[in-house]
Amino acid sequence: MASLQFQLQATDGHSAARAGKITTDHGEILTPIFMPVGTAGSVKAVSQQQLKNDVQAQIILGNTYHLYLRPGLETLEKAGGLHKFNGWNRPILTDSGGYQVFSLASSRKITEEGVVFQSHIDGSKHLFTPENVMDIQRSIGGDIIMAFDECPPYPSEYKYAEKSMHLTHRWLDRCFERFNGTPDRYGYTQNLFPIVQGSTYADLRKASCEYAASKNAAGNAIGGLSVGEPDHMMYEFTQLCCENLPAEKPRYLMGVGTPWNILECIALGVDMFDCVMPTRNGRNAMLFTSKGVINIDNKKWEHDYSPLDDGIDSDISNYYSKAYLRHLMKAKEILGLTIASVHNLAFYLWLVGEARKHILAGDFISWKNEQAAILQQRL
Ligand code: PRF
Repeated sequence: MASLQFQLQATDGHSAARAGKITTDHGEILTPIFMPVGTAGSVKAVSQQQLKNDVQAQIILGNTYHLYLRPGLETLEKAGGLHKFNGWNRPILTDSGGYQVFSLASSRKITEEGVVFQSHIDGSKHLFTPENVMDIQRSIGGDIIMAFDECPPYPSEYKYAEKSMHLTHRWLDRCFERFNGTPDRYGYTQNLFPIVQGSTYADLRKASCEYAASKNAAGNAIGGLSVGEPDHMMYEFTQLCCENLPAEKPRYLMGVGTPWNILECIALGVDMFDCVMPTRNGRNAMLFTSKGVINIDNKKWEHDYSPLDDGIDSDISNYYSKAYLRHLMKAKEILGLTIASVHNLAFYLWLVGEARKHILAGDFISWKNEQAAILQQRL
């Protein structure tokens, strides 16, 4: 089996946008791509069949932090890895837990060795180190696994951001050492991506990009953004990172974002995205559509029997009406959560698919500018 390959298929003449193809042992991914988040081995409220048929997802995410705590490694290893366990036979990427430990664990202490934290489920104490996080991700079996990093909050003082970045770099060395010293567990190739940090400081970001690039990994990730800074800053540092990461490797911007954030960052040279927004906001009655944003709880939809979104080619979005989904959400019927989540994910996948078509056709920027205005409208 082979390491991840990235083939650049087109670059936009008027921006840094690109279209490409990633090949993994579990299949191909056409970029730019959005990856639905399946935190605990499931994309919340959405079945694997819906992910394939309605959403047309090409790759999904899992989280080391959640999967390690529950169901735990014994269950995953006995199943033969996460693909076998959850029945998703296309590519999977796992995040390292670095970020989740900071956002979810009830207490945590960072040392050179790693992070001691308390489980948000039962309060039990655990230690994540770069080494055991590599071992855990080997057991989960993602096609792409992420380095163990520290994501500093926004804003961070320069001194703290610098110290944190150097710790992330020392952890990166330890991740690669362990990763390279351990075999693929399930007969297909796993690929480790470094994560760039450096908060909102240009010199740190640049140094972190160089450090990440020096690992000559199959792809590189940009972390530490979309953590509360204004959008213009997120764009500024995404651009700086894209300019300082190798062009011949896929670039993954972690945890971004709204549909218009994604279009903007595609223009800056990002190839891969993930975010809980389509599913989490969907469960809270917020729909992203090709005509703008809808709060489906709003009384104005009570008698609107038109489809959720007839501008995209998803069965669920074309089939169910706004009035019906509003009713389901009001009545707290669990089908409502599924329809809203599937629709939002189908919309995100439609959006990156259209972006790709326009990059290939050579009119990406004019299309992007037109779309950004439409998509942000509140309907
Ligand atoms: N690091 C990791 N996962 C992440 C992030 C990060 O900085 C972010 C930041 N937006 C989202 N997910 N490991």
